[in-house]
Amino acid sequence: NAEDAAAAADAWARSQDGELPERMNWWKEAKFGMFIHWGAYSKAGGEWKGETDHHEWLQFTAKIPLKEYTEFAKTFDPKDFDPDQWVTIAKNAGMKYMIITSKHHDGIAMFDSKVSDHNIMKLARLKRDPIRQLAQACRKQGIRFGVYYSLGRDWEDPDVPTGKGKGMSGWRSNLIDFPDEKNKVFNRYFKRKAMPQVRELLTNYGPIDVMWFDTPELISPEESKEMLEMIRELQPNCIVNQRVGNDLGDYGTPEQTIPPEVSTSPWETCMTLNGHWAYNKADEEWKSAGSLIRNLVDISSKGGNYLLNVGPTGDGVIPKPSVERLNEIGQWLEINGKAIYNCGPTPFGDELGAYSKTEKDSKGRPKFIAQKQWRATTQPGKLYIHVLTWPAEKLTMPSLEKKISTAYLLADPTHAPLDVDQGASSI
Ligand code: FUL
Repeated sequence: NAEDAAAAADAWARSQDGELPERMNWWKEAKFGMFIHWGAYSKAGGEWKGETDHHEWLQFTAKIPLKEYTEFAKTFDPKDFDPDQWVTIAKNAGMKYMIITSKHHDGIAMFDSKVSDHNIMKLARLKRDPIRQLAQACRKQGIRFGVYYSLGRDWEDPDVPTGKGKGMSGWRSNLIDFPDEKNKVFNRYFKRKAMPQVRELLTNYGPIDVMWFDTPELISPEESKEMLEMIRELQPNCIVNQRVGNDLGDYGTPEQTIPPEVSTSPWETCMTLNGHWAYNKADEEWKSAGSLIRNLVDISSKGGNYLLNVGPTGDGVIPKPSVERLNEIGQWLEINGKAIYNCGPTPFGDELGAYSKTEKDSKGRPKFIAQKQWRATTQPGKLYIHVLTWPAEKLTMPSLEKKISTAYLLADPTHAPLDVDQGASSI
């Protein structure tokens, strides 16, 4: 039977993992999470003075002076924000965790921060704290909750260089151009705003399952360490991504790409559903549900997690095309989730091909076209073969040494076992 092959693949995958800290257990099983980019910028929907390609970087890309951007942020009015519904959308998609922007590069905290008045509750006079409400809804519905925090970019704070050089000095008079001074000045912000705000998040919002930092370019090794130590002290079970800087943190975060091979340490690909992280009303380039499912398969088979992003509107609505795609993924996972959640990766999958319906080989037989078209995940005793392109008649794959006891479709496990022809090394 396939047991030996699966056990070997499983042992192989585990040996690649090394010893993972216990706090990573749920995360390794979860595979699929929701990323949410939401802030004052969402209200613009990417549009500013006739230009339509802005996003969460709006303040920067449209070169909006701080004062004007702050005034704009005051108009943020998420009247349709329904945290329970957001969590339901994630759950229906088969997602097991959620990461939301608690402060993006514009420096506006999306929570009731006592550390800085540059927070959305104060600016927009909100009666409810979006981060608190979402954290509560996640806990109620059994989804893990984490927050994104822009560590090294903050376009409100006078002590953080913009990171974009002299060209922006008209826009930000406090730009610091001297590298020697940079770290000293940055440390003032780090101590005054970043550390205390992360402390607020970890103290006032219940368990934060993931701290998802961004932009570590300016953080010194001492600062990264200090941040990590504080997190470990306040919430030892909180997982921290590697954008805390200086090769620290629990997992890597490839952005908009899927690594070519199985990776030896934990990682998570974050990706947009269209071409933007934050809501952009002009962007209709939605990825198809099929391609998103293939990505999930590809990522799981290489040992990673998939953090798929939605950009709600300023009103607080997750765009319909996003919900439709997420629902389709959820329906697929209903049937095939066994081959994703809690599965180990395998190095298999490169040599499957299919017999062409139209092309012939030199002997006039249907031509066998080798393609990288399948992936495999594993659980003890099982190999899950994910066929990304269905062949005309049969799949041919490298032989397994031991006899396969049964092969079947997850969609129909009890009936119609598939014909297996191991002699000819084919299923
Ligand atoms: C990047 C940011 O600059 C983007 O705005 C986005 O948040 C992405 C996930 O990370 O570093």
